[in-house]
Amino acid sequence: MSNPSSERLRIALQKSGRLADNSRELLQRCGLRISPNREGLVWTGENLPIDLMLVRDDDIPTLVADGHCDVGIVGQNIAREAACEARDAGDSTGYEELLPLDFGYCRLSLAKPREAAFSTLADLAGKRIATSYPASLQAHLRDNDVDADVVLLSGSVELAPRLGKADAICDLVSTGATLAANDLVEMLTILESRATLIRATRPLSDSSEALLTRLLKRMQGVLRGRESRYIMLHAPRDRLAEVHDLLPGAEAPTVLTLDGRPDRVAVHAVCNEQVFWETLEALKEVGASAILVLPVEKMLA
Ligand code: PRT
Ligand code: ZN
Repeated sequence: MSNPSSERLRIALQKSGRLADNSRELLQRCGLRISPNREGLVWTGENLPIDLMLVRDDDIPTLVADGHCDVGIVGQNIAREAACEARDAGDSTGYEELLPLDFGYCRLSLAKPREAAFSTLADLAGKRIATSYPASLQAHLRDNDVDADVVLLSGSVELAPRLGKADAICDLVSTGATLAANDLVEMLTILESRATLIRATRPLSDSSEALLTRLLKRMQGVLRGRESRYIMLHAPRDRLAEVHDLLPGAEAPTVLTLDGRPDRVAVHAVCNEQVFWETLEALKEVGASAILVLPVEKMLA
């Protein structure tokens, strides 16, 4: 169902689960005030023409592709699985990935029982592999000319080898604790995944397109801000070059004179990378003092 006349941008988000809080928080950081409707599936943006649809993550690609929503936040694992399915069926996906986000990190990996004799992808030929990601797995097997039997399971994939349903599994891993608890070891990763913003490939109404462009810029600003730090310090004027070299990812620091201290200057810089304690210690070594590291809330290039 398409709704080209809709003046409100409809964004599909996971209702509850691993992506839910981060997705909502990201939109709030982009300036969206939400009026929560705890029981309802549609939450209303108060200060922007945006409606949030709170759904299961698996439904998000379809909701965006079929026109019920315009935009969504979903794991790349889900977005890519749906894309592989569409490709296998000879269809287009109906959505595209716009911006990888900084949460929901995990990987889709093949794993085998610790005691299993096989270890490489080629060894899986003729074996049964349990997964909830059949299209992604099939695509990977096909790309590598391995002919294995894909066993579709909707949950508890890690139990399949012990239950005799499969010889190996292909599942999401983040810390690896679930694999270890089930005596499984990771063989190889077929997809590195994180949350991503997706949008419908069909054109939206002019106002929704304009709002999506604004939202995208704001999201990029939030992400850049989150990985940046503002650093301020005092340094000996004659060691400025060394100080500059130590500042991670800083382009052109601002250098200010200090009243009554011709030998020292104040340096202010935005660092586009993490600032570790080791960096601060190295800065002290070259004579820096009064070092302050501040978070950056928003950044607009
Ligand atoms: O109800 P709904 O369908 O919306 O949620 P869900 O239960 O299907 O999904 P949810 O909330 O568990 O995950 C949502 C998304 O989070 C996934 O699609 C991934 O993009 C991302 N994500 C990040 C993960 C993990 N990390 C993760 N560790 N999704 C699942 N897991 C599971 C994995 O399946 C395995 O069972 O956690 C276990 C492994 O974790 P470790 O830490 O033991 O390795
Ligand atoms: Zn799900």
